[in-house]
Amino acid sequence: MSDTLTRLAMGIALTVAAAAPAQAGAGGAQPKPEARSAAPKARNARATPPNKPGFVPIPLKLPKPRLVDTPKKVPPGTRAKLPTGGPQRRKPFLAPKGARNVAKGKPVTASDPEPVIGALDMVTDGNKEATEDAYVELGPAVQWVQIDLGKPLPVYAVVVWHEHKDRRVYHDVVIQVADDKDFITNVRALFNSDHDNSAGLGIGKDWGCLETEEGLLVDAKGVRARYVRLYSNGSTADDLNRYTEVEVFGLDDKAPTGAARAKPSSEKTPLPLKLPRPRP
Ligand SMILES: [Ca+2]
Repeated sequence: MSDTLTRLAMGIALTVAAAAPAQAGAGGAQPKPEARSAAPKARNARATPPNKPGFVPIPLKLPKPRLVDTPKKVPPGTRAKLPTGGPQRRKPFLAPKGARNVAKGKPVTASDPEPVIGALDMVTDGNKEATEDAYVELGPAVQWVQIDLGKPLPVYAVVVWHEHKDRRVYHDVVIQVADDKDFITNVRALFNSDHDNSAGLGIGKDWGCLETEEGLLVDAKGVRARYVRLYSNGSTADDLNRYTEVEVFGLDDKAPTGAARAKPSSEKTPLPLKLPRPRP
């Protein structure tokens, strides 16, 4: 292979490895590490959401990068994706028009009701910058934060920023949705990077991510749910669990979309029907 071809091939491989957002469902659409070079086309295909009519990029705004370098490798022993980084920005994620962050300002509960640092409402307060005062810190080992969307809504993407001021990978990231706050009814897994079941929630085959301003974006595929729960089990930096922000892109029924515009039957107005005068 000539030098040019070699460089081209390496460029493609790096782009594919770095560009694919976490859009595989829990349960295993992501290839094993050793299969990465064998299936670049499949990875790339999954990275691009279907271009359905009415689907537009979600209004996702990234925080400022804390570190300007583009990381080229993940911490040893972790199975995680590199951020897209630099000029190779993550492709826009598409969802039905009107999808927005329906988690903003919504109530947050957690496995650790008394955070070590910060307060739980910081998970949905809109501040996702990598500053010292922007994250809530939960205790060591497996912990979760949970957002109540207020009512069941169709959800298209979940984006989480743990702590992203340094280069760390969070362990055992599991994202689930459910119909009830105790996660008993209709629990569905959207993402699971726990490949050895150390969190006890089942084996997942998704890849974690190196924390940066891009956050971890998970495709929720329009699942309808009221509660979103995010687990983690410490990071490569320490065994604590820090959350800066979680955004959930969904369709609120109030949003002016085609599907949501139809009035319920109770709000229907009578037809302007005028009867003729009865004959004597
Ligand atoms: Ca926040």
